[in-house]
Amino acid sequence: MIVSRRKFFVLAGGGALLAQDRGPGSANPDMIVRSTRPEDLEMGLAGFSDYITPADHFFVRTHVYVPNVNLSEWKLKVEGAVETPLTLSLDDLRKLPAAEMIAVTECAGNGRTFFNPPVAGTQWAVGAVGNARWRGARLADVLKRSGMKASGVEVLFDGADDPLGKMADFRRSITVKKALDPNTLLAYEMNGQPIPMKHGFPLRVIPPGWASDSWVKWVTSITVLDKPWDGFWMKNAYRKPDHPVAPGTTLTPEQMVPVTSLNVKSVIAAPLDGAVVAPGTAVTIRGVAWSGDLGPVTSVDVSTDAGRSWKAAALHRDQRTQFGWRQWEFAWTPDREQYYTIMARARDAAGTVQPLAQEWNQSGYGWNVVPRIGVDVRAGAALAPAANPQTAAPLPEGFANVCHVCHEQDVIRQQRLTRAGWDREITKMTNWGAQVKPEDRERFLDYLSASFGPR
Ligand SMILES: Nc1nc2c(c(=O)[nH]1)N[C@H]1C(S)=C(S)[C@@H](COP(=O)(O)O)O[C@H]1N2
Ligand SMILES: [Mo]
Repeated sequence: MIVSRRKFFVLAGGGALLAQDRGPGSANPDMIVRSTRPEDLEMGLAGFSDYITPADHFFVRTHVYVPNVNLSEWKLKVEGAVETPLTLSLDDLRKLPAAEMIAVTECAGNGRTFFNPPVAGTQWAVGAVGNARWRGARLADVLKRSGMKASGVEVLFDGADDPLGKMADFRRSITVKKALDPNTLLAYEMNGQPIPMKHGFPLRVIPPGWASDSWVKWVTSITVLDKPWDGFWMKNAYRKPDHPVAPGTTLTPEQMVPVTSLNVKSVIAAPLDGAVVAPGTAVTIRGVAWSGDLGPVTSVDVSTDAGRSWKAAALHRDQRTQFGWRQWEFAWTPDREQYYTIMARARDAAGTVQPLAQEWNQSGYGWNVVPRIGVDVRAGAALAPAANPQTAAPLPEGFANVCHVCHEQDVIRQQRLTRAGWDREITKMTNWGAQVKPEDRERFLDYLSASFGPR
């Protein structure tokens, strides 16, 4: 039997029962469910056909549960190294000059599933990314009103979500430089509507060009710091090597730097990998491309011969924004019966291009290798559907009681870890409050490494 989460919160000493059930019932059927509880949803490839990603196609990532936010009680606090600490209502923020911007937000772990050796974490493929129109107050205006002191070096955000078990509360900081950038917003609208609950209602940090982990949702407090924040989510999580390391190399947090800007990247939305078309068919190869601080994207080249030669794709003319993605397309009429390998390579305003091979990192961050699909050109012939049987050994005794308190089996099933990798995961989970009995540990480890080992 699964211990109810309510009971778990009491067991974990969490006090108030703030988390609420948000079942998979609300999920759009086009979304790929990476985890049902907490809910992690990935946008399918079809989503890249939209310039602006509608909220119900937008990927969802929550470390814990979507909080209950009651607007009548909601307040934003601004404190720390400031002359005048502030407490603001949403109306106060709406009275400040409004700024609007189209910007991509992409999870640092988007593409994690492609890393080899495999790494632990949500196994996102291509769709932990979306492009939306954000509207709100400039963070710089709020900081100016608070009389931010010159000693400030970072600005720390906290949201209304509460941690599970003994996890550290999700809090992230950005540099003062990024905080004062006039493009950085405290947004109250997404695509012309109040920000939906899942995406951070009523207020979210928008540091455009940066990976989503810095886009704190449900913001309730802003603290100006005169030294860098050393909480778990800055010091341990979201760090990457500042230089390429050999695949499999594990570094300590001190040897790494925080994840900030996104990397230049393109996605091929159509045709689908493995498509079969007849010779002489007019095919539109299309997709989107974006970059980070070094953006915007200035060109996308397409190869239909596995990278031997490249030709420029057409970028959508009306989508020249600093931080949004840009749709591109390339007309192609294959004449020969053969298998074609198609690739796309974006370049940004700084001249940065996508790499042909991805350098490895232990957290699976920043995947931006040139995407590749195959198209089979031959007369007739339909594709045989690929069989993908899920083999599942029965859960070991006691496993669900311990592990399924905070999440479902789906998040486990997608991992491909060695025994050492699973051992590290169990340690991480017990540190976060999972009650794995010492006598159960080996059994759990046997099961996990036998069922969800590297491919
Ligand atoms: N308060 C809070 N903000 C958060 C998170 C979180 O767990 N809590 N997750 C972050 C991460 S890792 C990602 S990828 C994005 C996901 O944003 P979305 O669900 O709107 O797509 O939110 C970020 N902001
Ligand atoms: Mo993320």
